[in-house]
Amino acid sequence: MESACGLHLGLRPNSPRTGLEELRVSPLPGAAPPLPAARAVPTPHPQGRAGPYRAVARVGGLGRAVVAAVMERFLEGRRAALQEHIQRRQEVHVVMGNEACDLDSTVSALALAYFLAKTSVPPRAAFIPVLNIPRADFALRTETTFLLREHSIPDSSLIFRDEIDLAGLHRAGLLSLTLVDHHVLPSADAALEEAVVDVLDHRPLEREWAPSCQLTVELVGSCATLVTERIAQGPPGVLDQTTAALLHGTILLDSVNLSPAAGKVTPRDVLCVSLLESRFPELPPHDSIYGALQAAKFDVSGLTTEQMLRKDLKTVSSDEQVLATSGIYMDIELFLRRPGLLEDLETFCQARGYSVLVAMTVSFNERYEPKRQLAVYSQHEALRSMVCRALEEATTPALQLQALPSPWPCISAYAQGNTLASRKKVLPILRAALGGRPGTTAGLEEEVAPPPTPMNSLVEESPLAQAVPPVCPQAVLERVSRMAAEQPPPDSDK
Ligand SMILES: [Mn+2]
Repeated sequence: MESACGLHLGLRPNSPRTGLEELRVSPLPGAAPPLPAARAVPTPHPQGRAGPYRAVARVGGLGRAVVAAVMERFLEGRRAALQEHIQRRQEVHVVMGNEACDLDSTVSALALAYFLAKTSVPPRAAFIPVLNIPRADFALRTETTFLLREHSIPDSSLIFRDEIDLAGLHRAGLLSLTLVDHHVLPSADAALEEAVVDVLDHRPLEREWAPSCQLTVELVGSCATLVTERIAQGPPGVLDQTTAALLHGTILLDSVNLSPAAGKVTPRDVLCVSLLESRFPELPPHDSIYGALQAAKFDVSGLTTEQMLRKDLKTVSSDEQVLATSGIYMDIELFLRRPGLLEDLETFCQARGYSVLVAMTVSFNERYEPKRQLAVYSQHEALRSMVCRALEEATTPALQLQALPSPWPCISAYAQGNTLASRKKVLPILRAALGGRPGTTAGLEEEVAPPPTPMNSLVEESPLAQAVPPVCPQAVLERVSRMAAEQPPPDSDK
């Protein structure tokens, strides 16, 4: 996994060396994690909301088999291309999205790298799309893993940030960098700025770039729109069905299904969706793709307990204690019966120094009404009782808790009658409990930094918090998306 000089290229242990040994680049901090073992493919759509999409996707799949899986082949060859170019000391051109690594960042990087590789003359550089998160965090991006799986792109053909030493490549004079879906590098990456040759972003320009750097900064709904436009301006016949489907799904998700009411969509997004559909009439209908992607965002069925716990994590702390809250998108009964739950909770809390963990679950009943439940876990009985009492006796707001049977003595479980009380309302109660009395400054709330989850938190804001109760899954999803649309993008403060 780690070459002699510590350059992480994410190679499997039996892969040949990278050839960069003689460059003596310094090691990155921390070892690259092993490639995850293949897991059973999770059901991507609880409640069967994605059914139509799957049906249609199979039709598309037949088309793909004939048209040729061009994008898939391109991605499979990236690791070898990277090695070869490093060995021959030829240019490595990385296309990279932002650190939230949402669907837009991922698809924009894949599609643009693919397009550049097909069209650059002379084709001397290796065009490498890089996902700007450690491989270990990829499973948390459930809408991305869903869409890539639908299009038969295996995780193993992707290259993650902890698998390529960009600073080392830059020092060796081999790196050029195209930024998609962001244009401000985090300070840790400041050294890479000199390597940036091209930027495609859809948020307001926050900094200047050298005139030599190509800039495409347009306030459209999705960076995938800008990538689609770039491809459309290029030579014909480059776009394959898989790339078109990835771009199409991403623009639909980012634009809230092209809904003008959500305020995300622009005429250019609409035009790109039409353009993709005119070239690939087999693309599935908007509603089915959008619904499937929204459902996948909240589908945690394929995650391990540890991944579930950190997908939507916040902590409050006092001088002595750290209390964690995890938003969990499943029924609490299912959660409490997960195999190995207690060991996983204990390991998770011990590794991170949490003395209490409150799991806040949100699930939907048959009528798609949200249901909130709580589980309070702690090995310290006194502490657990104290937190439970604070939650039971809370009045601002009252949570209307009803005890549920718990299979574990160190976990107390509740149904939360007050479904309007989102985590935003519950956190102050927990903070006051830790601080001893309400209104004290003890217990600062902090967003747990890594990994930044691009998803909007259902635990945070209930769809019910806004007037009319939803009547169908689409309505719930629309509402959730609208809430997402009102939030700034996860990396907007960088
Ligand atoms: Mn974006």
